[in-house]
Amino acid sequence: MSAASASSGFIQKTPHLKNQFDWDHSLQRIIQYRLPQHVSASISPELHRFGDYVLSEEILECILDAESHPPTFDRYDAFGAEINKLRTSEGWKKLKAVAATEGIIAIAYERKYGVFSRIVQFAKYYIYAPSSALFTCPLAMTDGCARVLSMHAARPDIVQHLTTRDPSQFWTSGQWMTERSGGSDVSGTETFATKSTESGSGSNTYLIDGFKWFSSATDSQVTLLLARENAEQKLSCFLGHVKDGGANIIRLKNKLGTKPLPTAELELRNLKSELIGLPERGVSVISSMLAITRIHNSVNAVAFLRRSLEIAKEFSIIRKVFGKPLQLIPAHIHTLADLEVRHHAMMQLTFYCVGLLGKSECGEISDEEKFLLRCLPSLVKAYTAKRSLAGISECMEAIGGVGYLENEPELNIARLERDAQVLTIWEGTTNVLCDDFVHVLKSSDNALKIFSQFLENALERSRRSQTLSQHTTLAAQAYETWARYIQQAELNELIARGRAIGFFFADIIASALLLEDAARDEDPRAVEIAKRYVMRLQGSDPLSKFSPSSAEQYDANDIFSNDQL
Ligand code: UCC
Ligand code: FAD
Repeated sequence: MSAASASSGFIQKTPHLKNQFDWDHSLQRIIQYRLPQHVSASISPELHRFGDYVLSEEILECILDAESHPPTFDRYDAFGAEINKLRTSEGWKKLKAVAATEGIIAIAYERKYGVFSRIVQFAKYYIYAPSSALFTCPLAMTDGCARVLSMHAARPDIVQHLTTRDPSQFWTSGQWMTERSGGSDVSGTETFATKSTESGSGSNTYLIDGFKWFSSATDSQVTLLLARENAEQKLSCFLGHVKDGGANIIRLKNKLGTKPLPTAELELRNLKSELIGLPERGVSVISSMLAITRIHNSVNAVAFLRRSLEIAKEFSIIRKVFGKPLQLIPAHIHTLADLEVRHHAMMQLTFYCVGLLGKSECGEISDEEKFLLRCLPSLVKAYTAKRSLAGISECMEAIGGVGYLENEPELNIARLERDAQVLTIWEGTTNVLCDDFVHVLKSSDNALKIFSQFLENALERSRRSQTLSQHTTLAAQAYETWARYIQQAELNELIARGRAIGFFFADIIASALLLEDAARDEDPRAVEIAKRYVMRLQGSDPLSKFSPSSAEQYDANDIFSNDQL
């Protein structure tokens, strides 16, 4: 053996990803479970084509360009004249055009697949997400805005722009809620709307002034935003016409990730806007956008984890350690298999929400499902963001030192991890979303009953399968102990334990969905995944978890000294 040099000696073979539709077992299961055979047969060739396209040189070059040329903002030109010029990369613009042409938003509004259109849309969006350089962020808000406008029968001309497949006509939307006074709690909003007195402007036209602390899709043509008419009034929701001026960039945010995305602070001066929905019902009106953007958030989370896991799996085939490929090292495979199980569970949760959204849009949703659509997108967003981020971090470690590096766009887990971190923060932080979930859960006696019935129905179907009956019983017992605890506990106690409660609900719902899916055909892999996930519920008894000696009990004295309190 001779000494290695920079160009000789051992060079690790580079792993390559396979088709992002064909090889994704979680996505394949979802499609079989959630779509009728004729729909899945009709869309599979298209998803197969797209599964290659997202890894093509053309798309990978766009990601690289978008990542290496973050947006810039110039207030003045070299002569000192004010130009207020925001520039985004060519890669970013191309990925926008791809999104339009591929119908990433349009599919949902064309409704070619009726009640299943949302599942079809999000299956494609999921494949696109890790190759989108986060263009999925403006797409999420665009989808949310189109939905809110459609629900209020407002501005069909703008909905047309938000949902077209024609890149030259395609607009995106922002979502401006956060101010310096608070993003979780928007009650301190200092943005004011004044009825326009301009001749020819309709009675619904307002001019808006204020300061928005975070605006992600700053290059959008329109936005939904919160503002109030005066200090005594509650918030209303407005459609802002950004392309007509009045939203002035103060500075771009310097961020850990989401590098291609132009996130800015905006000073609003006479931003032309229209009231959407009833005055002073702004939070309620914009909550239909939140439901959609939170589902988008979940789909990105599971998509980023899937891409990271595929990189780790491909690497494990070709990387040898101690004389064996990694894929034959039990401890390594255990780590990856555990992530695979978690991914299947998160896909079930996410696409269950997607299915509810589709039903609701087609008017085929029951009252019980309406309730689930009210509370699950927020909970599932919180759960998938947190769990995917942890999973992506594992995948990074599974590649060793190279995992931590800025790699070629096809294999760059560092980018996915940076971008996944924000999924836990925007669209509501984990604790804020769990807080909302607990409030809804305790809002009426009926709430818990709906969950009990939903779980009972799913478990009833898996109980019929001999192979799954023992695990079905385990899941049912775990739920009963939590349901009893929740029924008797006070709201304040539950709020303080919101995350543990929310995450238990995510786990039990995912378990029920995995069991139900596995029971359909008793596919050995699906059965094994369901069983392993259900086993996580063992020992999750709330009474021992929250006992006085448990690690779940904290108060401020544990982390602050007396003089800090
Ligand atoms: O972060 C942002 C954009 C980032 C980029 C987008 C990326 C998308 C994903 C793509 C990934 C690549 S925009 C900012 C997002 N901000 C938030 O999410 C705010 C988080 N905070 C909350 O969610 C809070 O719970 C608030 C703001 C909703 C609480 O406000 P209030 O004023 O205390 O409101 P209430 O009293 O809780 O709710 C007022 C009404 C109630 O209805 P009524 O009045 O009929 O009783 C609630 O039931 O609104 C209703 N409501 C909801 N309805 C509140 N939340 C919801 C909900 N989630 N669904 C349905
Ligand atoms: P705070 O609300 O001050 O929260 C601080 C901490 O307090 C958090 O840990 C939170 O969990 C906790 N907390 C707050 N309330 C509670 C509670 N009741 N119970 C328990 N814990 C609580 N916003 C927009 O409107 N539009 C955008 O386009 C947009 N883009 C963004 C892009 C990026 C890259 C980032 C990072 C943020 C963006 N945001 C945007 C803002 C984002 O939505 C907010 O940062 C987020 O909602 C949190 O608000 P905050 O920053 O004010 O934190």
